[in-house]
Amino acid sequence: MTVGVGVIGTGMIGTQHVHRLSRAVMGSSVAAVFDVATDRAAALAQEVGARAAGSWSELVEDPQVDAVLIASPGDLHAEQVLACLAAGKPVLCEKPLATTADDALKVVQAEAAGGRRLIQVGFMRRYDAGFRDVKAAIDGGVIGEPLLAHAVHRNPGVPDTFVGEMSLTDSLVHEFDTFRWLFGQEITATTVVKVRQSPLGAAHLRDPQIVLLELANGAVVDAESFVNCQYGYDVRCEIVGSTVTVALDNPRTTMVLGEGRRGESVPPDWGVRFGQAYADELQEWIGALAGGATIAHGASDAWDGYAASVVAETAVASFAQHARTEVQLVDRPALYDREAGR
Ligand code: NAD
Ligand code: ISE
Repeated sequence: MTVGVGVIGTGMIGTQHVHRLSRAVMGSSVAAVFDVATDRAAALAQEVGARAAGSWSELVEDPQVDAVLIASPGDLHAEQVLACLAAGKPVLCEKPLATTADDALKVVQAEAAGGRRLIQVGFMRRYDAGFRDVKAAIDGGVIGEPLLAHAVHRNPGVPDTFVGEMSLTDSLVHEFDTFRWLFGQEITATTVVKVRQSPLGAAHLRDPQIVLLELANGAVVDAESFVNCQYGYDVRCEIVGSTVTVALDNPRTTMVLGEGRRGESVPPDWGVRFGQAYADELQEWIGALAGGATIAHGASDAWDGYAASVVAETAVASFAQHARTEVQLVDRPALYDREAGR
């Protein structure tokens, strides 16, 4: 069976996903695309033999579209995901699930009312080989009791569309999902620490930022976001256990030796660093749908997307109030009780 995918949003990552779905992922085809930038959507549709839909809601309703991939700006996600739920179609929504906790909760409540998990959230680090090794080391008891973690998330620069609190809601939201998943614990409180600001970032951004995350079992994570670090894309972390410490470095590529120094290249952007993870995420999603499931095993689901959005909103409040701020989650609906280690 070939899964016909409709893609909403053909910007940076939407275009990459369309190329992967039409060229690299087995069992999928791109049935339709939509973007408000209609010329770009039409050109991409023609390139991959898809239909350029007239609106995103028309794309969701299209009978050729078996499943929807949402890659529009984050503040549109909740409304578009709700439309997919109403149409009964599986949806892979790029992160974040929503830009407010209220919107994310509406999505969770709507899905729980339907009694079927249809939503997967694009936290692709769960498909990255390095992060999976770290998860296996923790779950396998290799490091003893996981006690704390240090995390770095740096972008060389960000586009003009990256505004306001997006260091927390759009960048560090990855860490909020990653550390809930790695530790198998909810985040219970956030403290955003004021840091001296880079003179090179846009004046409206808080850059860099450091957030302390407290987890339900008492473990603590410090996570840095620096979206104008200039030198490359750099995502690393170290998990300190009671007996062993495990560190995730950038994947080794080229070693340059010369002028008395040895050095390694740093990935230029997220597309390069996590290219394989995006491909594996899409392949596992399509494979799950082809096999009759509605979401891939172990993927971030709507509850995970909700929890990450609540943590992001809590961190924004912590920054504004210069205070430690507690995370308030609703009770988790039974629909989201699943395998251990979520
Ligand atoms: P982008 O600005 O390059 O693309 C967004 C696209 O959405 C644009 O082409 C824009 O014209 C289009 N758009 C705007 N309004 C629309 C509407 N009403 N309907 C349909 N399309 C509309 O941004 P991007 O970097 O591609 O990010 C898109 C989403 O993907 C964001 O949520 C972002 O956080 C996420 N993202 C995730 C990762 C990851 O690592 N998982 C990486 C990059 C982006
Ligand atoms: C972007 O949207 C992503 O999701 C990238 O993975 C992240 O590194 C970047 O900071 C975000 O803006």
